[in-house]
Amino acid sequence: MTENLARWQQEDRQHFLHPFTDHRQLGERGTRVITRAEGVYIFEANGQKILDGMSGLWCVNLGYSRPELAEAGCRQLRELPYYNSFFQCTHPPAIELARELCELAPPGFNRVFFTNSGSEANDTIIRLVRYYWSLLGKPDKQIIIGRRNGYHGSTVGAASLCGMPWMHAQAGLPIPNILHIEQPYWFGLGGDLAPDEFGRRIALQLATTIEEVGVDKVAAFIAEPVQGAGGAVIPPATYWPEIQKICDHYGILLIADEVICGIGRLGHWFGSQHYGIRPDLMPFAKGITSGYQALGGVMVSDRVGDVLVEKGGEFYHGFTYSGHPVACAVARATLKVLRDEKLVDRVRDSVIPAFSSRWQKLGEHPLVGEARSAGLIGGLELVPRKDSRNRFAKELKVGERCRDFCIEQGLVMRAVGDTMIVAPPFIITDEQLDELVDKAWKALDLTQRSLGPVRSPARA
Ligand code: PXG
Repeated sequence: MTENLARWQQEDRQHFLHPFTDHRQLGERGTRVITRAEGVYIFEANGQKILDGMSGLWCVNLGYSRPELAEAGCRQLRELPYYNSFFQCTHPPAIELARELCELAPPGFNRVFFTNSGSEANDTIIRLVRYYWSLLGKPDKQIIIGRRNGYHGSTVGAASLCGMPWMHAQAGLPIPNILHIEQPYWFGLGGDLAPDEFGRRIALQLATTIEEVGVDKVAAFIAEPVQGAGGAVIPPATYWPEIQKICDHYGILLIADEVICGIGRLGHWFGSQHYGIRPDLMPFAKGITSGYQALGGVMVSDRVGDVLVEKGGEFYHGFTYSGHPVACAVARATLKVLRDEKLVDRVRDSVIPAFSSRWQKLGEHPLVGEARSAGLIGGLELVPRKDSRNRFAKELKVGERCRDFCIEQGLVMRAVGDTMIVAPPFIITDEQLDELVDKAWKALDLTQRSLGPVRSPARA
């Protein structure tokens, strides 16, 4: 392995364009080559063992070495490696997976549309909601409202739903009829308001926006139950009930993006259940195959599905690999492990409490202004002074420093600006959780030391 490392790094630099990567910086710093993984650990070509606090990219929920998943994929590759579900065709893995997902979903979800990713699921959402309203004789209901700093994927439609202006700026996005309201990020935006009051006020922006543009133009609101890529933004308790009330009042569709929160991460099959949300559509991906295969989709409620089937003709949408048999077989094996080992219950009843009590302790570190968690998602806000919510100067790149120190310690923890985030695999043990927070604490110490005695000019 090590003998190949330099060559791999050089060829990587020459030929491989990475997602969401500054290639000049990548060239200067070189890449870490991951060659194998086991349980909750990944291994670099140079032999370094790293605790994967991010479950890959929020997806390897069952850990890296599940033979059941590998075998299900192999079996399906031998039996029927591919067939499509266009033109009156279908196959057992997709049929069975669709049924199983509907059995696990909240009542009223009886249909699934398969894609290969979360981005495609969200592009499907845009097509689906606009088609739904036009079938109901309301073709002007086109506007989908998302949130600033929300993440929904990287295809043109999904990136438009994202509330990340730097993504939009590179490609002339968003596409027409996508609007964004503020995110329920109390630590960053709450000012003097108590979290509950802040949550209510931010939610009310949805009503204000609907009133401003006219309800006859608004199709849907889309949001992640907990904002993942935006920095583990956990809404105050008042937020979702208010949002649900507003969607009900105006009759617009509510879309809960379950790509991260779904399939157990919040201790329920779907993250919406954790917050008591009643969505009409739920995009999912990632954890459905524990990341072992590329699969996504949209859970479609009867409200939408009945109109589509009973009033609609052909829905001109789909992908060559929609419901790929191998991906579906691996997803079924994933759900089987989750069911057989009662893992969603176990996550809720023991892994989440074990994680959150340890995570809260990191809040005692002098560099940490807030340690928050929901389910198996944790966030830390790095601040110059614990008694205020002021931030470090951007140029100090405090989050990036901390992330690099984490890697040095043998831990993957992501930095979103100066917010550190983790989303550990469901199978993480108490000892491994201890290891995670010990390494995080050491990395925080090193970060603090690297900033020197006078931490920084704070920015408000
Ligand atoms: N919705 C949500 C909520 C997501 O988190 C997508 C949709 C898009 O899924 P695909 O499968 O098309 O990537 C995501 C993806 C990060 C990070 O750095 C997060 C995602 C992807 C890549 C990086 O946190 N989330």
